[in-house]
Formats: sequence, C-alpha cells, structure tokens
Amino acid sequence: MNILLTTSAAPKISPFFTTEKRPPLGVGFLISVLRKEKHKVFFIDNYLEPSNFIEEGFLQDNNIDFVGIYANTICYRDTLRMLIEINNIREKNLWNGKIIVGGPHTSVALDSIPLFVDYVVQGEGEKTLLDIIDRKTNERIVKRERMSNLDDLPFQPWDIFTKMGYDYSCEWLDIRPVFTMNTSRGCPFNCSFCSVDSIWGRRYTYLSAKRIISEIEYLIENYSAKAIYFREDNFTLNKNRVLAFCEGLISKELNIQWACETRVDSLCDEELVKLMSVAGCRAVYLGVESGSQRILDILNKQITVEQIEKAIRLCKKYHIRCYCSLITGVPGETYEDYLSTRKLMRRLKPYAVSFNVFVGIPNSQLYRYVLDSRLYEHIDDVGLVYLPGYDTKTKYFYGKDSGCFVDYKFKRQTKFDKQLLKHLNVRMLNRAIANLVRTVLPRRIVDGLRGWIGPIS
Ligand code: B12
Repeated sequence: MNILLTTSAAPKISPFFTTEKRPPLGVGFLISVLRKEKHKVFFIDNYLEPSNFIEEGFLQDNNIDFVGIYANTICYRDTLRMLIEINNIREKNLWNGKIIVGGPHTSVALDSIPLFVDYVVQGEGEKTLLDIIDRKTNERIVKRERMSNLDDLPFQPWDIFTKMGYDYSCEWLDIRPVFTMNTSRGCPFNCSFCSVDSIWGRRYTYLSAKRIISEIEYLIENYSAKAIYFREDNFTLNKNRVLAFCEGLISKELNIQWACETRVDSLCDEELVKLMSVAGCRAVYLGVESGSQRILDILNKQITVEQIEKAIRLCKKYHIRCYCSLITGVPGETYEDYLSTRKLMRRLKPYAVSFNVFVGIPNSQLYRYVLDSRLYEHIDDVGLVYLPGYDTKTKYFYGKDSGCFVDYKFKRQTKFDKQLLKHLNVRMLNRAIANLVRTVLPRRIVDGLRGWIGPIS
C-alpha cells in the first residue's frame, strides 16, 4: 500500500511556542512500523515547513491509498483545512483513498473530527494503523490496548529525519548534533493542568535501557551523534531503568552527553543524580511549576517546595544544568504566590527558568474546572480557554512581540495582573528613559553611565 503520513502547520499566532522544530517521534514510530511491513511510506512535515501537497496533486500523483494526519489541538485549524480539502478532491472523484486521523487531539476532542474522516485513532497508533491498512477492523473510532513491550518497536526513521531541516541542537547542551528520543509513554500522576493522562492513561510503559542504548549506538555509528535529548514527560520515573541505562552507558564507554525531562521528586536521590552525571547527563528540564506550596497543591503536582530545592541543589552539585519550567496564571494564583516562585528561583539560581502563562488544554482537570466554574474570559476556535488578564501576563512574561496573543481584546483583570501592569509600565518607562539618554547624550557620557542606568544598549 502507498501511505502518506503528515502533520499540520502551526498557527501564526498561538498561546504555545511553535518554533521548536524537532522530528515528530510518534509519527516516526508509525513510519518505521509501516516500512517494516513493506508498505511504501511518504512523509510530509507541514509543521516543519508548510506545503501545498493537496493542491499540487501529491495524493493522485503517488497513488496514495491512505493519508494519515497527526493532529494536536494547537495546530487543529490547519488539520481541519487539510481534511476539508482532501475530502473535496475525493468528492470530485479526483482521488479515492481513505483518510485517517490520529494524535493527541483525537483523544481530547473527538467531537471536533468531521464525519467524513474514515478512521479516527485514539492513543497508541502502531498496531491500529496496521490493522486499518490490512482491513482487519471495521470500526471508525479505533482504540487498542497499549503495547506491553515497546522494545519490539523499530528504530526511528533516522535516514528520513536527518535529511530534513530539524533542529539538532539543544540550548542547554554545548555540543551537537543532539538527537531527540522518546522512550516512555503514559504518566501515573494526575497534574490538574496536564492532559497527558487523558491521551495516554496512567500506565507507564517504556523502552528498556538495552533498547535505548542500542539505538544510541546506531546514532553514533551512522550519524555521529554527540548527545541525546529525551523528550518525554518523565524519563526518570523508573529508577531501575535509569540505573541500568547509566551503567550501560558507562560500561560501554559511549561517551555521549544527554538531557532529559522529568519531575523533581525522582531526583531527590543523591546516588541516582551522581550516577546520571557520571553517565553523561548534563541537563534536566524540570516541571517545577511553582514555588508556592498552595499552588503546587492546586495543580495536584504531588511535590513539595523542599523537594524542588533538594533536586536543584543535587543537580548543581553534580554539574547538571537545571531548566525549570514554571506555570503562572492558574485559577487562584495571587501576586504573592508568583513572588514566592520568583524568590525561590532567585535563591536556587538554576541554569534557566521559563514562565508559561496558563491556557486550558481540552480535557485536563483544570480545563473542566475553569469551564464549569465559568472562570474563563475567552474560548478560541480550537477550544483553548483563557483566563482574565491572559494578555497582560503574556506581555509581561513573553514580551509584546512573542506572537502569543489571541485575536481577542481582554476586558477583565485580576489584582495579580494590575500588579504586573504596574511593573510593566515601570519597565517600559525605564527603557524609554534609557533610549532617550542614549540618543541625546554624547557617546562618551553614555559609556560612562553604562552600569548605572539600566538597559542603555
Ligand atoms: C516531544 C514532544 C514534542 C516535541 C516533538 C513533537 C512530536 N510530535 O513528537 C516538540 C518540541 C517539537 C513538540 C512540539 C509541540 N507540542 Co508537544 N509534546 C511532546 C511530548 C512530550 C511527547 C510526544 C511524543 O513523542 N509522544 C510519544 C509518541 C509515541 O506519541 P505521539 O506523538 O502522540 O504519537 C502516537 C499516537 O498519538 C498515535 N498517532 C499520532 N499521530 C498519528 C497519526 C495517525 C494517522 C495514526 C493512525 C496514529 C497517530 O500513534 C503514535 C505512536 O503510538 C508530548 C506529551 C506526550 N506524552 O505525548 C507533548 C504534546 C504532544 N505536545 C503538545 C503540544 C501542545 C505541542 C505544540 C502544539 C506546542 C508546544 N510547543 O508545546 C507543538 C506541536 C508540534 C507538532 N506538530 O508536533 C501537547 C498536545 C496537546 C494536545 N491536546 O494536542 C502534548 C500532549 C503535551 C501537553 N502539553 O499536553 N512537542
């Protein structure tokens, strides 16, 4: 069979950053599984680079039997456009293949998928896609039991991915090329702002340490990989797996650097953090979220401020850079809560921090709470919900040119936003004065003042 797998273009304006262009690893598994079964697979990544493949007759020219689209909520506008255009050419009898949609959006917003779509796949896609193509299922909405043994999955289609213009670097590793890997699925926790539970469920499945290491060896041999960035919710959840992975890297002397994403509670273990460091771990991306215990509890994060402190201190001790991801603007958060977060970060001085302004993603607990309690001020066309003051917060935390605004004028503001606005005005006034000083005074005097007056240059 001829199968096209594709992704959707990012919106020009989006509340989530859409500039990080890395290989889509879920689609990668699908490509490899299909190739293994000798299907002819085509891949177009519109998220990386938007294309006009439908208008240009790609489906007809390549006799595509199935087109499969990866759908996430943020890019769903473009997914819908593609679906409608593909269905149009089908109605005009210009093409007569089948349309399949998979990816996180199918689990969180099933109702939004048009009825002309032939198959909607929820959750894991490898087995399901093969069943559909081999005509082993008559269901339209297909959801299969999750696989128990992920080790059977073939390697990513690196031959395809390495020819495409993805980012093979990582801002907190000083080496390249950096390859991304995804080695686990599901999360046993139940953070109220996160929708991963409704996409994957609580069961945690993973590639074994041995399987991860064999793909890393392949990447080193064939593509001179220097580092791996594990992009997944919780790389260190299973301590035995991490220990085996580190010991494997050390005994094989692979000499590779790596970074991973994880929770602070699993890093409050000095033996583990030390071994990770010896095995080449140079950075961790931590879901810290807040420095206020009250907010951590509202988020149902099941961690304490003390654990945040301990994990960051241990990582610093063993020279592992910490990138702390923080969330602000959740219902009930006050200016004082935000100050606690800021204070904690100033005290612990991790390598980097980023504040993310809360936007409700369909099907998270907090999303449902915001809707049920009518706390939102705006809902956009793909179903994301925004709280009062969202615009002030994005201006404050992301800057006014970040492209994270929505096409809606916010009317309401909380006390928290008023405080931020005051600071924003002071910040803008400072900048204006500095610019004025720079343009009016002679260069000699400006240089003399540098260091005394804020951002002169
Ligand atoms: C790594 C990652 C990234 C990486 C790589 C992206 C990628 N597509 O792999 C980068 C940094 C580029 C990224 C960007 C974004 N991401 Co992201 N990302 C993740 C993360 C942590 C892991 C993704 C992954 O590899 N999962 C494992 C693989 C196996 O699963 P999968 O990709 O979903 O694919 C499987 C199934 O969904 C299904 N499937 C998928 N597509 C298809 C298609 C067909 C036809 C079929 C049959 C099946 C099928 O089969 C696959 C194999 O089993 C997830 C969280 C998570 N746990 O999933 C968030 C997540 C997917 N991202 C999310 C978001 C919002 C984004 C962005 C829109 C914005 C952003 N910056 O966060 C962009 C969109 C990029 C894009 N077009 O893909 C959300 C999506 C929420 C939603 N409701 O849609 C998630 C769930 C995190 C969250 N915040 O809740 N992301």
